[in-house]
Amino acid sequence: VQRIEIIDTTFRDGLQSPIWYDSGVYTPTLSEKLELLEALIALGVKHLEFFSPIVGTKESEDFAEMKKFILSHDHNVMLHAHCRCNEKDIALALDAGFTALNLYMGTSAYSLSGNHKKNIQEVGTIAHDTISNLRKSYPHLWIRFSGEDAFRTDIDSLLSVYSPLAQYLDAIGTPDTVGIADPESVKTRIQALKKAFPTVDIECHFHNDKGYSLINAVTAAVSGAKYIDCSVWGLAERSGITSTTGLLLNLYESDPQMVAGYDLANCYPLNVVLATILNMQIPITEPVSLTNRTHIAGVHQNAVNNDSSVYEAHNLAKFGVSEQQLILNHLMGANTIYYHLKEIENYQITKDQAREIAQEFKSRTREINKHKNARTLLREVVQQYNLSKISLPEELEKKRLENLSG
Ligand code: HCA
Repeated sequence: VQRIEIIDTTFRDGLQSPIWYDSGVYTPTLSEKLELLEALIALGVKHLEFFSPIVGTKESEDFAEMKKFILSHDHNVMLHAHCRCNEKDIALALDAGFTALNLYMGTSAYSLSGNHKKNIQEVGTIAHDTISNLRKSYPHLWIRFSGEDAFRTDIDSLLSVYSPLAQYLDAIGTPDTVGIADPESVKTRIQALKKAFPTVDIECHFHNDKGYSLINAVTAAVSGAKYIDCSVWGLAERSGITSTTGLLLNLYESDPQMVAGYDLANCYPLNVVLATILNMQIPITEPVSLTNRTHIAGVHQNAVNNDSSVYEAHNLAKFGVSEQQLILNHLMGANTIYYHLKEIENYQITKDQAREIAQEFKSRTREINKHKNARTLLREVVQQYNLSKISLPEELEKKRLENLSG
């Protein structure tokens, strides 16, 4: 069993999510991107994908800053450019300092006729000529090639493009661009690729149009794919792709060796950072969420107070959904405090107030000891601010139990 490498594409496909528009944020600022990056690095993600520089000046300027930030935190992170398979785009990506290229070109009948208007033989020739030349000049560059819309490309056409290329590649991609795959077709496809290219790694990218992106990713990993594209909350075009933390939870349940080296307790804080940027709650469909430790029915609440495993089958505390992790995490800053006070303690609070509170809380953490825990200290600090609480009828407050123990 091998460790699965997450290629996090929050800063590429993630930025193509309509949620940025829906939430009125439109696009994260550079400092918000750096906060997300810090949380991803703390989680142990070693592959991050970005737009290739051809996409625009703002994106390439941000990439230059993000690159500095990443390399100052972790030298082993690989910087992937999502890049069209042509010499000009590739040269720009290499100039910008990318260490891995995710090259792609459409191979399905839809892409051939509606996208680049080339036939499958022409796609094969372009990909081969471009990549064989590239490999000659860059023997150590990490290179992937993907037939875009691979799941709507018949396997013979796909192999006709991939076979002459495989010798130059570190990974072969098989994106489910429009979300039509299911676990059965994923398993069949991975087996066919592994049989055809036993020495090349396989990378996958599953869109969630049918709600299958997570199960497809888990199936791919279990069937032998090494790289899975993910993003925070699964943000990407349309309904998105596989969620980074959702995948880690499921891989862990399948076999802990698949998540070796990831600091799982940093999963929930990562989701919290995005929640504060978007000013939204973590989606209820996100496996690593407080929602999954929230109990409404009286029968459930009583049982959870006795033994949480009656209604909580997964050890979410291990993934950071616990008071300990939320308040004492080393990533804890204004964002976590804001989320905690707003979503868990029901305070009406602004981000500026959260920033001030975070500063004071951090300056007083040496007061934490066995008589005063972090939550008590935080409450003491908050008291000075005269914040009002979102008013809920008392009887309703009790109808919701957020279990942050463990
Ligand atoms: C895109 C399409 C893509 C690429 C996936 C990949 C897809 O937005 O360009 O490069 O692995 O789903 O095919 O997201």
